[in-house]
Amino acid sequence: MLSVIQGDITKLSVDAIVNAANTSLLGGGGVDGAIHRAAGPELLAECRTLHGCQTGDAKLTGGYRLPARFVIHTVGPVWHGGKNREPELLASCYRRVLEIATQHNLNSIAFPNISTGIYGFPKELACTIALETVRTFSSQQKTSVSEIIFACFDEENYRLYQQKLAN
Ligand code: AR6
Repeated sequence: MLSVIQGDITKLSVDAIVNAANTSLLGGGGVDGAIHRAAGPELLAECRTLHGCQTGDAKLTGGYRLPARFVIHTVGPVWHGGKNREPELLASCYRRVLEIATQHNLNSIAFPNISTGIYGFPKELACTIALETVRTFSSQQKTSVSEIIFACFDEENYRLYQQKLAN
């Protein structure tokens, strides 16, 4: 089941929330900063043991002081105009998160709008890619994930997801 909410992803009691991180996995601004603040310093300590993450890939940690049990950190592409495999890399983020969630037998996952903040990915294209990728994954793979929430922070993303989910 796919749903959309508007609000702060750090408040959600799901099996895992997804972090839009950078390749260092050592924190940053945006949703990454909010997740590290809410989870507490133990999250950064675990992230230090992971030795970073490549763009388009994902890694799982505990959720510590978050209501979510786990955080799946993924690294979206920086938008450089669209000719540097940005769409493929963004699709890969959504796919890798769902693969890792499936490996850990997780049921409920909340995604932020990966790459659409500081990394500058056009929001409408990112929304289309996110929905297409999770729908394809859910129909083609055997997965434990039965509930996917798109946690939109800004109004523009919230409206886009509401519109596109209705179709
Ligand atoms: N809950 C849900 N969504 C949020 C929250 C929140 N608490 N805060 C912001 N957003 P961004 P990126 C939305 O910039 O573009 C970091 O410094 C925001 O409105 O967080 O992937 C990392 O360390 C936007 O729609 O991530 C990287 O260096 C979405 O989250 C870099 O930013 C993603 O915006 C990653 O850039």
